[in-house]
Amino acid sequence: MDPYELLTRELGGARVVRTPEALEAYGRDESGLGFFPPEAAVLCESRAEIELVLRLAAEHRIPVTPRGAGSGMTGGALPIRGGIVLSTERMKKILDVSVDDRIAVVEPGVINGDLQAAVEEQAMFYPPDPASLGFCSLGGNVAENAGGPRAFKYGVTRDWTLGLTVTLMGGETMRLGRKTPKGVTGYDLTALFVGSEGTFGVTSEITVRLIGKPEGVGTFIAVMPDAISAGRAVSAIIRKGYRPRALELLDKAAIEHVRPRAPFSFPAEAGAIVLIELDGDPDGMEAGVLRCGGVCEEEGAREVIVARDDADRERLWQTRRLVSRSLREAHAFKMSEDIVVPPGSIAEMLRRCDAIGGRQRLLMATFGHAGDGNLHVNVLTDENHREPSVRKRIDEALGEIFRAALDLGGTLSGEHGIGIAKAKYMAWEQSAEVIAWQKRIKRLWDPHELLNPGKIFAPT
Ligand code: 2HG
Ligand code: ZN
Repeated sequence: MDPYELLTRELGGARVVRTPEALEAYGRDESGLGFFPPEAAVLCESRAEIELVLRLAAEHRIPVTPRGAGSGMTGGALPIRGGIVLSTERMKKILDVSVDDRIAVVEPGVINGDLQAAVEEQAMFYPPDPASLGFCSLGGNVAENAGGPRAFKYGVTRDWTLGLTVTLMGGETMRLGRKTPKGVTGYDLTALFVGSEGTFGVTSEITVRLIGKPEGVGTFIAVMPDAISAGRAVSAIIRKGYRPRALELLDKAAIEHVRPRAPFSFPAEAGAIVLIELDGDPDGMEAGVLRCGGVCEEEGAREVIVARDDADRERLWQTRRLVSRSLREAHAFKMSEDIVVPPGSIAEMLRRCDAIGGRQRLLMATFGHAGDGNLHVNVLTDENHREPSVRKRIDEALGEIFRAALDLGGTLSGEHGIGIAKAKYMAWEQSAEVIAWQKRIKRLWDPHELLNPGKIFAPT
């Protein structure tokens, strides 16, 4: 029997999407890297259904692209070889939140912000906070090893994932990891699956670690004259050993793009912003703000503006989270990069980005998780990016950004993954042997390369 008919019979027509109009949404994602229509999108509601899809697909050699909320920035959820999109968007149950054991167990379709709200109701805290937390799902966060502003103090998704239930191509399911905070039994396959960009297996259950919700939070911005002094302030805070939970930077272009829709108004004279958030003992907050603010002043801050209350703080973060969308909506072309440089090289990287934009006559906006050295360098243009001479300038700019980051001792991606966007640059950072070993590991679990094919590694 035709596998698509079989799936329709088992799951019902409503959950095996086949019409071109309904498939529109499953051929695109937040990366803006194009439209790749699948033959079907299967909206799974249980592990058994994931097993069925992956068994049938393996038997019929159909490519399968797992999809969470489609919020990825590098094309990880794009079905570039057609076939089936396996969506976990309906698997939205928070299965357990244990105050005693400090864990939560969730299905992959749970939205990051919903998990945060649920655990915070019980005075607990799940730190990873991608800017897309209002719509990205935990399954996608696990696939991409997502980060966010609070990664500066707390680390990324991998640091909070204790266990996973994953189904491999062919339908075999394994439980990986543990529920305890500590454990070194065997190889750490959980860590390997986190960040595998949906190329190893499909997750149906995720166990994450929680901590107590910090009692005190202090948030402020330092209004800097320019991005370079902002970069220097960030490096100085790190050098002094201060550990706010978020240490973000926005350059002037990022500020001006978000300004028209910003619930928080940045001062007109801001040449760049350093956004800092501390947490911990409420009695220590004021001193912490003064210390970090003082460092910014030494680097030329014109003003330090402290969030007065939770509402003010939320307005500030909402504004920060709107930067990506503001850039996308303002320009015909936006390519977001996600490079990381060592803490001491932040100002130098910003200097080089500025020079690259000037040389290639392209708009650039840079912002992001500067404390981690993780800068979202956005290349923007209103010219026709398909026109060969424009495309050439864009490609040269991207290449120069990666070269600069690697040259400074950095890496290609801090949180968005490689997907299809950066596959051709992998060999710039990693040796042929390291790439070959990664491909061998992939083939162990998926010998016919059917699960999320064409991602991470450039075709050979
Ligand atoms: C953010 O930090 C996201 O806002 C998106 O990672 C970054 O669009 C971008 O460049
Ligand atoms: Zn980010």
